[in-house]
Amino acid sequence: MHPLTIYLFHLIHSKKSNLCVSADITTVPSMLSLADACGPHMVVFKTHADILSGWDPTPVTGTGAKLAALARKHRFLIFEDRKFADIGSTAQLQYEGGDYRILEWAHIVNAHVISGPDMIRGLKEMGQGWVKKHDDLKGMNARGEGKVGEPPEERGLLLLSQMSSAGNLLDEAYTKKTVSIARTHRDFVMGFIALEPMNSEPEDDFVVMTPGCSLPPDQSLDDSEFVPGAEDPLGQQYVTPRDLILRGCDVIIVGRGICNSKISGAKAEQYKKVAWEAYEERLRQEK
Ligand code: UP6
Repeated sequence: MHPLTIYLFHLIHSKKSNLCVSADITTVPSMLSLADACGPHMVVFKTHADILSGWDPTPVTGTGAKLAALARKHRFLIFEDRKFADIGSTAQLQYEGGDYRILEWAHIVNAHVISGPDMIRGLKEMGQGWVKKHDDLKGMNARGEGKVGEPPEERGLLLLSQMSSAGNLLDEAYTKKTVSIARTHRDFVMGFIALEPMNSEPEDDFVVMTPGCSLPPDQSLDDSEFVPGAEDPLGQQYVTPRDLILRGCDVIIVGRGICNSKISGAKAEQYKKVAWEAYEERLRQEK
């Protein structure tokens, strides 16, 4: 199993949370406050660095470093939802370079395999180079053998094998191909963005994180949710946290249901509880 997947399941069980909060907001201060408010209740924090104004690229003290400090404080993994899709060489530059230098602060990134499997090889090279650089800097093996409770330095990739938006082009054949490509890079691909579990072969241990998640109106603490079973005005389709977890998804991804709320910390706690109860129910059924 990928070291970050092992760490993720350790977090899920110790924090009793299957929640990824998605920072679909547009300024750096609001993103950092959201991470701090929801930190105790989530295991993954998903960012879109390129929608944020005010990104400070300064090494060590900039936005990436501040977010990394919050991840250590609250124990969560950072997932930059970059959806790489270009040729391998360009994807490498996008991963490592520019103002964001995603490689330095994001434990997890994701990609469409539309451009073919070599793009994964390109990203993997960067991820493995990062681990080596880190090992050399620390003069020790940082892979899970650093401070107890800290995430391993490994980098991980999620492939988009299904999408939550209406009319998307990721049909069954595409999904199957994506999974078979993932199997050839198990040392880097942790799993999928998908709407259901993708494991079908005995050695499959891929994690599934699922967006398009919303509480039913009668369970909501305010009116920040979209209605499950319906769409937002631009074709996003929602399912309840309970349904997603019971069908076998490992982590639910919640964006506007939490970050559009004035009480985002309380909303995160509520999503965490509902999803965790469903997860316990599923584990009982699986016994
Ligand atoms: N996302 C989806 N569907 C996908 C892949 N990714 O919604 O198939 C991402 C979006 C957004 C979040 O980019 O950041 O998950 C969902 O936000 P929402 O909960 O506000 O709909």
